[in-house]
Amino acid sequence: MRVDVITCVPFLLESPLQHSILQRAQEKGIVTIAIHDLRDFTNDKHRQVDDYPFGGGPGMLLKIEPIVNCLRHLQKERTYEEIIYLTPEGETFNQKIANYLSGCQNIILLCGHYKGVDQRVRDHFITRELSIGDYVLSGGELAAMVVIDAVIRLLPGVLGDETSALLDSHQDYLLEPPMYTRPAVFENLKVPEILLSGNFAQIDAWRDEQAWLKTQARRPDLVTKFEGISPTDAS
Ligand code: 6GU
Repeated sequence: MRVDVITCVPFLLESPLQHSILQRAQEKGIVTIAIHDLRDFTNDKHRQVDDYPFGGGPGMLLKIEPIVNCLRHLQKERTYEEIIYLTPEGETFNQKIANYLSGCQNIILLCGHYKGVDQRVRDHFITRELSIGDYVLSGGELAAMVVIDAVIRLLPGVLGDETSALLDSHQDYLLEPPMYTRPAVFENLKVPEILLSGNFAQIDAWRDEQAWLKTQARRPDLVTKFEGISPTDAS
């Protein structure tokens, strides 16, 4: 998979991509993540990427010209299934969208900054707008990192244990059961007896029950969704 990120603050994206799982996924050649500095696509000598809104008002908008220059540069090389603009006004990102994006070959993520981008970019060049939740960030870069992380970890070969992504919270709309590791007793704190029993059928049943109880208590909205999908979808 290839992910091209367009930003006017490339430094914000560099560090998270150079460590841990995202670094390994790139080194293994499973994903190529390319960061593009909008300033490299300006034609004017001041390399200005933003300007005041027509009609007045506070804040600056990203200009259409460098964005379209960058998009055309990328689209000359390959076709993109999605050109995504990160904005708090977008559809709320979730695991289903992450799953879908992990099946794409090439996607572009455009990070907004300041007050956003010229509406003509959104109307004519963007295929989809995503938000990561109902709060406002100062730019789309951190949101883009969230999307990248959620998508890349789903690609085959990225996680050590191939099946572990499938057991994640939200993959099947239930939260995870409580987990414990050694020691079995720390001071007076004991691990649930059942987990030490070696009876894996009972352990599975206990975990399912705990997952239900936790989800019911914390996220009753997810339980409703879980009941709405078929047993084969949920497995
Ligand atoms: Cl995608 N961008 C910004 N600026 N703020 C956000 C967001 C995105 N998602 C939630 N808040």
